[in-house]
Amino acid sequence: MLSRSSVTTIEKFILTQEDEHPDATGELSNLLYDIALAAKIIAGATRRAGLMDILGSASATNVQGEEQQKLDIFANDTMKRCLEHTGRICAMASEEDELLIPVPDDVKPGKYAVLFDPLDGSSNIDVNSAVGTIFSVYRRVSKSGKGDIDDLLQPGFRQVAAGYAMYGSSTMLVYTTGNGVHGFTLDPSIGEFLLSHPRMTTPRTGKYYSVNESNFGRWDRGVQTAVRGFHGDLPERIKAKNARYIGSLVADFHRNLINGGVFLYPSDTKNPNGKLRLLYECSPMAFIAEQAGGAATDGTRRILDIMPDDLHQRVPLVIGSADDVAFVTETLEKVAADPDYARTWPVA
Ligand code: FDP
Repeated sequence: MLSRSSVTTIEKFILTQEDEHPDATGELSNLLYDIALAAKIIAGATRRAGLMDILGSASATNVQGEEQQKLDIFANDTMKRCLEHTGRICAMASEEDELLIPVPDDVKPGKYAVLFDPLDGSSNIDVNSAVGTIFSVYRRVSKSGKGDIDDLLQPGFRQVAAGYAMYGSSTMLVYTTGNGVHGFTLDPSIGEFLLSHPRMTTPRTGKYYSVNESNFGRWDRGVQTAVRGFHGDLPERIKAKNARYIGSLVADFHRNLINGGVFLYPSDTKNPNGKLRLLYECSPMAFIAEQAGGAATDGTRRILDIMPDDLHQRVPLVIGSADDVAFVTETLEKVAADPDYARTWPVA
């Protein structure tokens, strides 16, 4: 057993977990080290970003039609370089690439498929706010050779691992392999991720709600009603919460995971399917949320049950403390059943 007082590197921790699965081949462990290495490289570049004059936009635009930052391109290349020659994966997909990323011809394809958002929250880079890398790992479903699209288009409940690296005041790596959520903090002086947050759990209800409220007028009445509940307008159903929104999913999710709270990116008239991507953002975060005792839904469906039909599919997301997520889904149901529900707000 690991004690909190002992210093545990991510390597030692992953090996300890592997020991609990006698049939494990060590391939998934090695894949997690590959990702941890990529995270260290990206963390280094993020820290030096201002100094190295690599801030600002590159002239490329990604498949979502968004402007890419130079660091996005660097992070994307780093993830690919750390994964493609290992022999552990059969295919990859990145939020920054339109199509499946095949393994090189000279590499024997492995048994895992990996999807990632190399630098989430990248509009925050120029202002020195936290950004992150999100990853999701599936066992391949195709039998042999290079992986195909079916290896990547899998529902979230089939993930064998998921996690994120957060490049904030310190660099953290948080991941799950379906046996709880564990957090590591990078000690830059020795270049090692050390176990700092074993068995992370999230409170059943939290003090924060996180949503881009400038979209209020574009939401449907169900979402508006739920958010007004967070303002304190439905005191008989839910206690008022504090608003916290960075606009960087990893950082907003991480804060709420630790302190309790709910993050929403609902659909609106501008983004009819929400803004966030099922495979690169919602599914991996949902796996972590559930493993920490929280929940994640698109408003009606459990995120992990959604069958993807496109690599870059977007879905609405409500994620975080279980009771707060349940409050949102119940409110959406009530408003759908009775459009006049809570139309008259209680007067204080
Ligand atoms: P960004 O556009 O800066 O990359 O999906 C990307 C994301 O950030 C999330 O990290 C963040 O939660 C969301 O978009 C913020 O969107 P809004 O600016 O519309 O609030």
